[in-house]
Amino acid sequence: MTRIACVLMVAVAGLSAASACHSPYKRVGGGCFYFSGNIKRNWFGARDYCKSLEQGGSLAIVDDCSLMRPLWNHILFTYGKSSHWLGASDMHHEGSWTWVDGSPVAMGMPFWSFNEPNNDGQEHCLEFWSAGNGYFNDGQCSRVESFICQAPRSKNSWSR
Ligand SMILES: [Ca+2]
Ligand SMILES: [Ca+2]
Repeated sequence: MTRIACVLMVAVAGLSAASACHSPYKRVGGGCFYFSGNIKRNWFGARDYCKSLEQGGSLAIVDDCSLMRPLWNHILFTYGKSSHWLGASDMHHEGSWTWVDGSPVAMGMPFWSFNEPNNDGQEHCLEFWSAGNGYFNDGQCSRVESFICQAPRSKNSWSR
């Protein structure tokens, strides 16, 4: 194989990988996500559910603001306005928010709803908040609601 053909094949493989997500994930906003819909859990149950998915996922890490609107719009159009758990908490150190991969959660705009997080009544788990039109809120981890999982980033895409 000539060197140029090899480069072309890599490029084509990259293109097809960018358009497909392995089941049960679907491509939204450039990532591979699973929306639980009518399956509702508290935050811990949601975290475990994501881990148990076929490809071994995690609760969604929404650390890129360009993901906020596509994910929330998908919820609005598919399930209606409803809060969804995401993969971050401050349960280990109050006020110190980290994603499930250990990276820090950006505070303020454009991610969080006005005056959130407020730890109102011991809130340690991150959600897309219906009352905040899809901006972040810290909610009580014991609340049972829908959730979003994401494929492991190294396995986000599958070429077919
Ligand atoms: Ca808290
Ligand atoms: Ca709150």
